[in-house]
Amino acid sequence: MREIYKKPEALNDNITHYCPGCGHGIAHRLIAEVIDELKIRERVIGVAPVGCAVLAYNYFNFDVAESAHGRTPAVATGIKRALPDNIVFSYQGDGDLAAIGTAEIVHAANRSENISVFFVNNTVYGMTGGQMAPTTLEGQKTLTTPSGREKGTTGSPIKVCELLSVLEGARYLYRGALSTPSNILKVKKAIKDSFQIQIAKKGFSLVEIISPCPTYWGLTPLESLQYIDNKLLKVFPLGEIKNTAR
Ligand SMILES: Cc1ncc(C[n+]2csc(CCOP(=O)(O)OP(=O)(O)O)c2C)c(N)n1
Ligand code: SF4
Repeated sequence: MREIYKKPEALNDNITHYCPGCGHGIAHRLIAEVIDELKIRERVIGVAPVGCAVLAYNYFNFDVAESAHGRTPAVATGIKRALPDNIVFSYQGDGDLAAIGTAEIVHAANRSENISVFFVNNTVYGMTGGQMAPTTLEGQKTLTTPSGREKGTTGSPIKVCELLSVLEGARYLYRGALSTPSNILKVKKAIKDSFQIQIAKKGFSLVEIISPCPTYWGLTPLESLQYIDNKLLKVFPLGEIKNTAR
């Protein structure tokens, strides 16, 4: 019998702590599938963030370091510079990357550190109870914006890829979404492109992954997927935002 589906070697057997319908588990699986396909598992080192993915090291079957809130790109930079033959990625949420870690990501991109960044944007702080993130949509209700985010007092959602695109060192910036099978496959391809850019020593790359958080969106898992396609993608357009690594 032909095997058509199996657990990637780069994932281990632990049962996930993520909520039903959460995108983190899908993102983990895509990273693991790409690592298997590129046969780099023995060389990969991940850097986990704070946030719901703080326990990512429980699920990956390769070395993963933990980092303080927002400092993931700095830790990844240190590891990559010390061990340039390893493949290093940082994994971050939007609170982690676009709030407390804004300086870290901007300077890592500007220095064109030869790392891959996987940026899971669910427009909310998941782990700490659903507070507003820099990426929260205008009008989106969160714990700290109970009437909906209001631009006059809290600004507009930050578009991280577009923000970083002006930096010469940012070589590859791609935004995908975990909303449909076809979009999920595009995210997987972008993750593979990012690793291959790193292997070719071409510098900094980042894949933004629009991801459901049913728990703090107050929606079912299915409604969350529809919400991504109907609402989020109008603010965060999908596709390659920049590629100077070809
Ligand atoms: C230095 C520091 N400040 C604050 C926190 C508290 N904290 C933990 S997770 C988190 C928000 C994470 O949100 P996000 O990065 O969007 O990840 P998600 O949980 O949504 O996946 C915060 C503020 C912390 N752990 N460390
Ligand atoms: S709170 Fe949101 S981001 Fe965190 S595990 Fe649950 S669904 Fe995922």
